[in-house]
Amino acid sequence: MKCFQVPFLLILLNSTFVFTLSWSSETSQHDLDFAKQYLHQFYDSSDGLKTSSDDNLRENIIKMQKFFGILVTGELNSETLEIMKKPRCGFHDGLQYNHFPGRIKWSHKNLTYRITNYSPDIKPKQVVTAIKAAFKVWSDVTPLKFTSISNSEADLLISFTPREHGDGYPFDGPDGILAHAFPPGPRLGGDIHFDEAETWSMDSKGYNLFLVAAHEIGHALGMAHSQDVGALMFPTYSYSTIQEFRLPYDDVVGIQALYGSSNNPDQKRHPKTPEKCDPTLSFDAVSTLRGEIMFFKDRFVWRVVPQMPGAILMRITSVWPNLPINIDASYENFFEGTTLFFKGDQYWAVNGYSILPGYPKTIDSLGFPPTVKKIDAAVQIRQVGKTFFFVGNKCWSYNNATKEMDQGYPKLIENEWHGIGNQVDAAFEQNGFINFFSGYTMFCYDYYNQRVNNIEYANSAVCK
Ligand code: TQI
Ligand code: ZN
Ligand code: ZN
Repeated sequence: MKCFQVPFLLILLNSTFVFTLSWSSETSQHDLDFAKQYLHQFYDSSDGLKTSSDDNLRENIIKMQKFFGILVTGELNSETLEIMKKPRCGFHDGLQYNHFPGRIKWSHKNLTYRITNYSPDIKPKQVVTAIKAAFKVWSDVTPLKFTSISNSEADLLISFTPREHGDGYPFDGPDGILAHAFPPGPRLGGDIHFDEAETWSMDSKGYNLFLVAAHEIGHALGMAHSQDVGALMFPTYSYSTIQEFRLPYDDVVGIQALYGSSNNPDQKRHPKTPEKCDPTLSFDAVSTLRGEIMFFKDRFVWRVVPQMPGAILMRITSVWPNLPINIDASYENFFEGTTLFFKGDQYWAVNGYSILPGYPKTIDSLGFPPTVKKIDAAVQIRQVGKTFFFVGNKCWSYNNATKEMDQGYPKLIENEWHGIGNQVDAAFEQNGFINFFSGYTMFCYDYYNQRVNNIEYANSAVCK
């Protein structure tokens, strides 16, 4: 039995629906087929289950028309088809950035900005610092120069504004719309308005001014939203520690497509969002969580609902704001109804999506000696009341009843778990099978018969 299989019937169901698209009479069958493929690939809901209803398809056309800022009709008209046929800058080799229609941009490289007022939440000096750092994110990777001026008309006016502030886009009080920016152009063009009703901060409380400003400046330079979950221009807010902020690769390529690259390129690494079908994909950690399976990689997590095809990529901080990224190991503790996350010598316990009080704890509280500085993988076999930990080429067995490490451990992995090698990145259990991940290989191990049942690429767990 393969460890991990979507029931065949569901796969059959999944592909046997009839498309009926609402389209204008001059749309050829060829265009129609093209549009179907396009909408299916980029706009069908990521859970993979698609109804064949006309509304769902009309809904996808509306989603696509809104995303590109064109007239929203729900009809497959010529303007919509034309956009579909444009080379999607972001859909080859994983790039997903977008510009505003017409690729509007500034015609000069030396741009001026003026902060016209301040937020009551943070000191003016801090506002200046945050905004300056946000501009640097973009000037580091382009020939653009940003100069703060205080005496005359600047290209970009930056202000903290009340609900009604006369540009036809009123704010909405706390949360909701946090800020908005106008694409490049004269007068309002390039201006950035922050909703003064928000609580602005220099850290993780409220909304981080630097992060939101960096996103808004992207818009003010001509960047629209990206569909890359890891991009700064992806339209959801999730706090990440500012000191380590790196402009994601998708955003770098997008802004350089408008303005070219910097004359003195910065040596910073620009993180790429992992791709689920990359054959060399490996995982940091994997865990079940209340029936779902969570595959952790860098600052991301793929969520897989076993009975449904598809894997949903999210930023870890959008699910657990206070969890670290690049975690080492994770497992679901069925005896406590929690899921544990390990990084270095610390571990956190979550109950669903909230971190339990009293965490992080240190791993010595589980019985590890001080020589163990980090855990590579962990998995619990609830039927036998044991949790197995993997550290380097050794494994440990923890008794969940006595809450102690079993005697005689650690033992060599290759002696205890035949056929999976001697190093484990991640592991999770399902129906008596343990899926062990080591590099880009997944070993499906039959726990009760103590043998490897089959071997697959690690990416087969999420590439579907
Ligand atoms: N403000 C929206 C934004 O800046 C305004 C907006 C909506 C928009 N749709 C747009 C701008 C399309 C350009 C193109 O995205 S917001 C984020 C997020 C917002 C959202 O308040 O929703 C940030 C402001 F989602 F990226 F976190 C800042 Cl960082
Ligand atoms: Zn405004
Ligand atoms: Zn935005």
